[in-house]
Amino acid sequence: MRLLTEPHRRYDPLSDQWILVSADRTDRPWQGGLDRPTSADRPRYDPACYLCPGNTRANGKANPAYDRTFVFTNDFAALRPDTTTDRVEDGLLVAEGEVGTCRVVCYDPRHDLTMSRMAPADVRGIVDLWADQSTELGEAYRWVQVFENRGEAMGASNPHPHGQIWAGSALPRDAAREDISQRRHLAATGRTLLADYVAQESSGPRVVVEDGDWLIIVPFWAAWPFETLIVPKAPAQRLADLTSETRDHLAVALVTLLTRYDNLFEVPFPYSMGWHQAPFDADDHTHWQLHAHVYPPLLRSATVRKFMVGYELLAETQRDISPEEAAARLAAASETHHVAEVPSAPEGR
Ligand code: H2U
Ligand code: ZN
Repeated sequence: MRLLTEPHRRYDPLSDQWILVSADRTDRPWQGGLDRPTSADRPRYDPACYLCPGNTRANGKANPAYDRTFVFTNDFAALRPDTTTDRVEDGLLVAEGEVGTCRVVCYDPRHDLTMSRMAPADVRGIVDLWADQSTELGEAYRWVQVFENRGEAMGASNPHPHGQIWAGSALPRDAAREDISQRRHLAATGRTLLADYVAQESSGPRVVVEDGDWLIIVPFWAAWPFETLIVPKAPAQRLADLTSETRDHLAVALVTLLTRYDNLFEVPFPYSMGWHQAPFDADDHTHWQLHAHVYPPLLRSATVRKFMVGYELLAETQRDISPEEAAARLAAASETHHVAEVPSAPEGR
């Protein structure tokens, strides 16, 4: 397809929204900083970390001496199973009780790791955990949100490698939009929206990582500068539908993607990432294709981030760097770490 170079809007068929692309603005002079923060040298074990094995959490509970992954119910959960489900309504004022639960998922006992630095075999263990936890929570809740906030820039409260799972009984905003869009596409074409999108983008200019099972691209309609979309090529509604081989390949693809991110600005790359799997209810979900969104905040360097402010907050998302340029830069970033190991301080420091 011919790419527009002057300011234009692009349509996001998943969320049914438009974004403004003004890619020629990247030509404007840039005098902002390009300073690299020194890589935080963290110990393998931090006695003050509430996620390290054997340590005591804020509420006094002790973590077991886990050696792979460890899951616990969030001590400050935003959703709780014992909530009353009252609905109150008075004209335009409407509120509903929301039942749910929140869990914290520790990826590895080592405090100094990031997923990008883990062995694919260990990342595969995280994929299995995500799938199993989702199935279990899906028996009680309609929407299971697996996600990770990485880095202080995204508000992660602790550098220990970990993610979260929130499960609730309502369909949240993004889930509801994607549900409608995918349902409409299947009804109109007989195919799933993301199967069509994978077919259109495979081997194309927005690909960052691709193998026989997975496509990772900067979507045509990406809102964040280096946003990516991770989609399995075979139909799968939920993480649990992925075959063993596909999970192995996902682990490798994730490590490759996250390493490219780390190498882009030579910094442990901050991001929020999470899976959108079909709602866990009795409806038919043949329209839904499993996928993950990765939303990194950085724009130009380790310290210059994109702010969703001003026009973005009041009108619609705008981006300067084109999705094609972002994809090319990520695809060109090395897929091996420059430093073989995270610099690790002696234990108990
Ligand atoms: P984030 O780093 O993405 O904020 O996730 C860490 C979560 O861990 C956070 O939601 C929880 C916080 O509520 N937490 C506990 O459950 N127990 C603790 O002792 C501290 C933090
Ligand atoms: Zn730790």
